[in-house]
Amino acid sequence: MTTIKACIFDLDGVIVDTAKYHFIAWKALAEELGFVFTVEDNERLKGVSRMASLEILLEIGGLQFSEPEKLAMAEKKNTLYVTYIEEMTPEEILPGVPHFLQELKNNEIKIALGSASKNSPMILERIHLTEMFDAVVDGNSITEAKPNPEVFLKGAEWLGVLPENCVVFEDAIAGIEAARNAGMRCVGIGEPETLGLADFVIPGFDGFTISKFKSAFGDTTIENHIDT
Ligand code: B16
Ligand code: MG
Repeated sequence: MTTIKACIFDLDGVIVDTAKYHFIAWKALAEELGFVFTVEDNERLKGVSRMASLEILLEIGGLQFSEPEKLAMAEKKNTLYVTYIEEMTPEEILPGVPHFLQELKNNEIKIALGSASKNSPMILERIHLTEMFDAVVDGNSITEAKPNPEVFLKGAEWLGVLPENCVVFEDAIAGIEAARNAGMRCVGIGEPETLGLADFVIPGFDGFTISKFKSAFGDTTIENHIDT
């Protein structure tokens, strides 16, 4: 039996849907550069770092730029993106998330964020969830992007929990691979067809409870579990 002592959450696509704001901002940059960037193209950017996203965007547009030009473009995109996330409110938290986080807290399970986004602290503030997290590992504290396990291993370290006692919640394939590479178990958020590497997949947190979480992991125990 392995005990679950901590849960590590990705941000975009798991706690909030910021992908729509990333899309508006990348699309504006693409238009300025003279090409069309579609919603389908945007799928390729989920879970990917800002600079890696820009590389994908420029590959789609068939364009090449110098490093300083690329940094300026990424900065410009981020400035526009930030105008959107500055307006975010707790209403934008995905359904069921606050309830599930509260259940984890009630059961003394530690909670960390493991996101590629450098804007994570601001988003958590805007949606009033900062206090729920015992540790926040984001794009500012890592050097390697998912599927590298750095973001989740750091989360475990900051929480003082071993990787085998952590469960990651992720919506991106690269994130699920990162959890696997960290030696952690993983719950996919989305479609089972795309997130097959996860231990199990749920469409979202609406109706997802700690007892469903426990039974999905079979005989796994949840430390300090209080019957609900
Ligand atoms: P930023 P996650 C990721 O968040 C997004 O999915 C991805 O689209 C974005 O490019 C990346 O954060 C970096 O975001 O430009 O705000 O630093 O899914 O890892 O929570
Ligand atoms: Mg994500």
